[in-house]
Amino acid sequence: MNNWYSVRMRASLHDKHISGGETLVPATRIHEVVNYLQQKAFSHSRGVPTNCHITIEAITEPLVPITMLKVNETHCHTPLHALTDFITSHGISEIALKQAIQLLHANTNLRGAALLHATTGARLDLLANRGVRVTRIAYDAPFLEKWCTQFPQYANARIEEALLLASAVASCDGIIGELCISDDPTYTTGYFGSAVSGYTRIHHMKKQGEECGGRVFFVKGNTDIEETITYLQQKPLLVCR
Ligand code: WAQ
Ligand code: MG
Repeated sequence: MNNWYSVRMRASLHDKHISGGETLVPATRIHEVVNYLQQKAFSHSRGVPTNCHITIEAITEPLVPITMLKVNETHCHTPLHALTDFITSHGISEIALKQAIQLLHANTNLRGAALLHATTGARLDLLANRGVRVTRIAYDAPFLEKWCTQFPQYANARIEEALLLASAVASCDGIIGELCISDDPTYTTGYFGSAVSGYTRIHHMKKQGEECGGRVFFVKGNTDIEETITYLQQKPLLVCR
């Protein structure tokens, strides 16, 4: 094994979540990533943090290789019912989708993601405002480099990070979809992620200036929730193909 480390950052302004970030890196890149995460925390449009925690932890198990989702575009004026049809075609009920949209537009942001039952829409994790945080994920560097030259229109840190997370979530048994809106008041594009349909960008998911946002993972009935949370929070995953 290549001496991998998990590096995680979380920043808050008193009780308000400002920014978070996480990646896996070989020992030689810890310095660079700590620097990047510190800058990310202190240049966020949600505010200047009063607290910033950075954790560095050695990974003791082999990384699991996973596949990157393909990017699809929806057009700006896709009517809401078309989007609803698209999302519900994955086995997500309209009730669950409504619950998700309500959660993503609430004033209190989670630090992580909420797990919702794909049929009933009930919240399945008991992590309240914390939510489930997917943490041990990284790209294989040569793979990412090649991808960036193929898709220069998507080659920026925000989309790369979102695609990494969406690919990790889609690789989890029991999760049939993910809906995401950035909590950044200046960024209004979100996405729906799924192992079946890929990473579908959705524009204008909220109004400019709104601080709401978050992530919802839709879980199939009869899924072991503890196992799902352990996979998402602990399993070291490497997007490499
Ligand atoms: N694990 C679980 N949930 C997370 C994680 C994580 N590692 N990181 C962020 N979240 C949740 C948390 O509730 C945040 O408030 C919310 O997601 C949004 O995070 O193709 O920037 O980092 O142009 O603001 C989508 C890009 C960008 C769309 C999403 O999310 C596109 C984005 P942010
Ligand atoms: Mg953000």
